[in-house]
Amino acid sequence: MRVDDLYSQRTKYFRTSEIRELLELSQRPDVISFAGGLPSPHAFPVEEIKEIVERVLSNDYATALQYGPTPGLKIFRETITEYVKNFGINADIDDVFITVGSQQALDIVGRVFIDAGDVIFVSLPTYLGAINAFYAYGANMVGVPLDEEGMRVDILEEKIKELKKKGEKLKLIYTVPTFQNPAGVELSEERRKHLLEIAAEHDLLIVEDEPYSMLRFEGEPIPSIKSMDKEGRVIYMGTFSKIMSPGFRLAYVVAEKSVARKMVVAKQSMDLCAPTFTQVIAKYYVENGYLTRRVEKIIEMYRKKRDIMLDAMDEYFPQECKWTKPRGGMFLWVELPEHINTVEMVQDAVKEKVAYVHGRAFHVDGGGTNAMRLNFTNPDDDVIEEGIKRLAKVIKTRM
Ligand code: PMP
Ligand code: G9A
Repeated sequence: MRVDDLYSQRTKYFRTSEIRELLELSQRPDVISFAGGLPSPHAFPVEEIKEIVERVLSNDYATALQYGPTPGLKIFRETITEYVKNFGINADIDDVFITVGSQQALDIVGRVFIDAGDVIFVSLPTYLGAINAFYAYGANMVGVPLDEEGMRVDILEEKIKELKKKGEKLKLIYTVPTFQNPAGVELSEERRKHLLEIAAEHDLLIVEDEPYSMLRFEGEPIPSIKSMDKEGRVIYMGTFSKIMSPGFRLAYVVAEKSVARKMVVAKQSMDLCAPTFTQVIAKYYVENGYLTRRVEKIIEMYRKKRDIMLDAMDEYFPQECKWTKPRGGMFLWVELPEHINTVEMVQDAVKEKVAYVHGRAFHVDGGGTNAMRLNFTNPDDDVIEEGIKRLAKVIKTRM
């Protein structure tokens, strides 16, 4: 059968994800993987979930095992409406809906807002899963460099003006303000305000994707962009993947009602509804204080892992390398000398039984070829140093 002639035009925009492709490799027991953005299995709230499941199956099975409404169970949306107050967000229940991971929320943004050729602004580097979700709708992704304080909004402003002059259709700015994936940096408060002003001036949406904001090891929280948004310009996303379990595939969106409604209609044909079982479990997890207690433990665990990794890098990495020192989250970003190609170096690393994701995967401009992302949360404490030693050897051999 000549199936190639039958694929839709849309499939030409699809890209494979380096992270997803690497997942199998990084789960090989002999490989020390800094590649996947996976939580530590020791961070999972196993006992809490056991206790809650027992209770849900006894008391709430009629709801928890039934189909639910597309926006999510009302009882859980109420929980989320309360929960997002932690981020300074005063939402109405109709602004909130539940998705199957924030990855689905990104796909819905694409479906609802992106026509082929529309301009979407992202930072360099940015989250690969967002790049691929938006590319799938034919987005014209424009990259804006970032530094220690996140996206360079001054450069963003210049790019907006330049593209507007050319008559391009500009749609939205995508940002992961807190402990960004992949660079681990935080967008400063001043830049958050400026970003919102720029979006208002040019009538753009902001997609604020915040999986890591609860995982702060040090420093004061910075207000979310959504908390400063008076016009309904920000589509905010949060997820339970990094504070409960990614296996639950549970996330939420807070957006202005009419936008939320349009997104929910898009979701109706995708999956009817997010799993009701996990929504009911997560409701108890949040409301009974399990979440708060668990997050404290996760922070302790991840801070230690970050420190082990940073200490090992100080000891073993060549002086010519530079890296970020994240105050939270799950990743750090390494820049090697210009002539080292981290895309090619992946094979050397795998031979040495260590894995990372090369920087180009997180770039929409072909850049990042001398950079790499390291995840410090998934490997056990006692293998991080050995993994860094192996990686340092690979880098030194290339140099
Ligand atoms: N956005 C960002 C920035 C992420 O890092 C991730 C997961 N690595 C996601 C979205 C998707 O998360 P999930 O679908 O598990 O909620
Ligand atoms: O496994 C995934 O695709 C989720 C993790 C994303 C990442 O590594 O950034």
